[in-house]
Amino acid sequence: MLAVRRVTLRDIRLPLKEPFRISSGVTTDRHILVVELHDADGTAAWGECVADDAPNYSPETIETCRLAIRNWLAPVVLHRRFATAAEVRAALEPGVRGHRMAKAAIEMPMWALEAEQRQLSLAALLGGARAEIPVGISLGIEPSPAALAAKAVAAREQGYRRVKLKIMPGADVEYVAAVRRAVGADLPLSVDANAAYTPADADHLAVLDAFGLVMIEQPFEPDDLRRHAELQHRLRTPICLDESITSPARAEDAVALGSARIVNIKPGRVGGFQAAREIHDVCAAHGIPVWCGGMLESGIGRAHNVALASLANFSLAGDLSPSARYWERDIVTPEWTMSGDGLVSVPRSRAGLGVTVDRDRVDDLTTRLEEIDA
Ligand code: OSB
Ligand code: MG
Repeated sequence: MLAVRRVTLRDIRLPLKEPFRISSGVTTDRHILVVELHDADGTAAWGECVADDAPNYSPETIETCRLAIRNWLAPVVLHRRFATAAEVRAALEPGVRGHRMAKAAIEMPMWALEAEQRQLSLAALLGGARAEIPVGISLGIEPSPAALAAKAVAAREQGYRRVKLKIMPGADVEYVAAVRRAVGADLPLSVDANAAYTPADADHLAVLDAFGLVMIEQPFEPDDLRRHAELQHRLRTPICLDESITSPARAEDAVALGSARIVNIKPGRVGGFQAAREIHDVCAAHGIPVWCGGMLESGIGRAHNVALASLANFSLAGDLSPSARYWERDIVTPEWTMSGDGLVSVPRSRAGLGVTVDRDRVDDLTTRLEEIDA
């Protein structure tokens, strides 16, 4: 029985080792809304919200998530008992449209709580069987093609199974060409535009077919499913959708329209684990492979994502880089690591997240604290 008595919201600031630039903005310090649920019997469970300060990836921000959690979502879990975490998604829907990142930030730690209570790993509770997951790296936009190529070569040497390059108009073909030349023909490469192009760029994007990319992620605006389908019909390279896939129904629409041959699932983007599992199943039923994306999560979010990526249809490398790629020191122990051949181990032998949150470190990093009680 899941009976939450208190929700603690903490804003933390975690400086990135290096700034991370995508087409729509740059992150230097990651601001993270960390969520802690406290059960009636004293069990605590952790989650994190994937929203950032600005609405440049999705309409949601840390502030809109805090508002939604405080006013509408925390009250739902505080005033109800749930037999299983799988019921939480439906309970958060009535009266609250959208706000999927906020919903996920409440729904996902409910699964962690159930896993703790039942002494199961989060992966086992979600239905994942995989013991290891291939890891890809997402490289931000660099000042020059040569600088990006050097990063890509270093990533290959560290063992990453796939290298993704952020692109935007003015930083695309030349950059991809330089990287492909530097890493050789065999390394799986992909690009992610974060919606920086329009259908008028279709001819230009078609040039990317020459580089043998695994996928082109989210070239157009999230709502433009039909335009993605038109582009997909022109391209040999599979299109992968990230921002566009906000729900299981949206995933079905994208598949039916032919807008994507690959789907990026981020549970924190789609409203939580239940929605993520349903998207996974929709894609599996249509032969569409999925992979787990990242949002520069701390070790808490990484634990959630690694658990989800243990499900069967997560057959492509996930953006599940180890802690040391982002932080001088993570907020969990042990930190997340990657083997020399590019695998992250699913911590199946420990209950819950499989890592311990370093509460003292979280407290040190906290800039704002809010307790919400029943
Ligand atoms: O589109 O996948 C994205 C980071 C911030 C916002 C959007 C995206 C990303 C990444 C980072 O690609 C992947 C990671 O967490 O390492
Ligand atoms: Mg993306």
